[in-house]
Amino acid sequence: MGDMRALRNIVVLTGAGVSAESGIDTFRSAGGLWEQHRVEDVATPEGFARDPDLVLRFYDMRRAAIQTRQPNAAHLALARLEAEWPGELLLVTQNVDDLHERAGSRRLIHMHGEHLNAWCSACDARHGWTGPLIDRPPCPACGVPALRPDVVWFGEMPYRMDEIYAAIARADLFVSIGTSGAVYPAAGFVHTAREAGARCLELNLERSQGSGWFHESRLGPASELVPAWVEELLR
Ligand code: BJW
Repeated sequence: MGDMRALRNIVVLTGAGVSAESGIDTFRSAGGLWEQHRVEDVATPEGFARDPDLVLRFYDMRRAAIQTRQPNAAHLALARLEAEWPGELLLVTQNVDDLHERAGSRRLIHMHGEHLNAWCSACDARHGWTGPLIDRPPCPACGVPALRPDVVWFGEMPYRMDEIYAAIARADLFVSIGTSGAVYPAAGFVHTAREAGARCLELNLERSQGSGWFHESRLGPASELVPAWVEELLR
C-alpha cells in the first residue's frame, strides 16, 4: 500500500452491493427496494406500528428469497482473507442476509440485524427464524405472538457500535465495499477511520456519497474487485 505504517488491523464494511451479484436487491439502485416501497412505510418503527401486515409481508418475502441465494466471489474472498490474514480482521456488514457466514466469515458483526432472526417485543428474546411471521407465530420463549424481524430500522440504534468503533480506532486499513454511504452511522465510519490514521479504500460499482473521504476508490463489480484486492493483500 506504500504506507509508512505497518498494515496489521483491517476493518471491512460491506453493504448491499456485495450481495447484488448473488441476486439480492439493493436499496437505492434503479429497480431497488426503495423504488418499490416507501422507506417510511417498511423500514421505520412508525411504519410497522401503522401497518404491521405490510411490513411483515415485505420481510417474509425477502427472508424467503435470501434462502434461495448463494454467496458470490466477493463473499468468498472476504472469508479467505479472514482465514489467511495474519493480523486482525473485523467484517462489519450492514446486510441482513447471511451470505458472509455461509461463505465462511466468522468475525462478523451484523450492525443492521439479520433476516434469519426474529425478535420478541414482549420478552426481548431472539430466535433463529426461517419461516414467515405474517401469521403471528407465538414466541418460542414466552408464547406471546409479538415477534418482529430482528432488523434495525431508521431511528433505532444499530447493534454493537462500541465494538465497531473500538476496532476502527485500532485499524490500519478501512475498506468499504458496495455501500452507497447514504445511511448513518455506517456512512461516518470513514471519517472516524481517517481520524484514527487508517488508510481508507473504497470498492464500489460507482462512487459513494462519501467517496472524497477515501484515499483510493476502485470502481467495478464486487465479484471482481474484492478477490483482486484480497489476492494483492495476501501476496
Ligand atoms: C455494487 C454492486 C456490485 C451495486 N458491486 N457495488 C442526518 C445525519 C446523520 C444521521 C441521520 C441524519 N438524519 C437521520 C439520520 C439517522 C438515520 C440516517 O442515516 N438517515 C439517512 C437517510 C440520512 N440513521 C438511523 O436512523 C440509524 N440509526 C441511528 O442513527 O441510531 C442513532 C439514533 C437512534 C435514535 C435516535 C437518534 C439517533 C439506523 C439506520 C438503519 C438502516 N436500516 C436499513 C434497513 C435494514 C433492514 C432491511 O434490510 O430492510 O439498512 S435501511 C438500508 O440502508 C439498510 C442498509 O443496510 C442501509 C445501507 O444501504 P446500502 O447497503 O448502502 O445499500 P444501497 O442500496 O444504498 O447501496 C448499494 C451500493 O452498492 C451502491 O453504491 C451501488 O453502486 C453499489 N453496488 N451493485 C459493487 N455488483
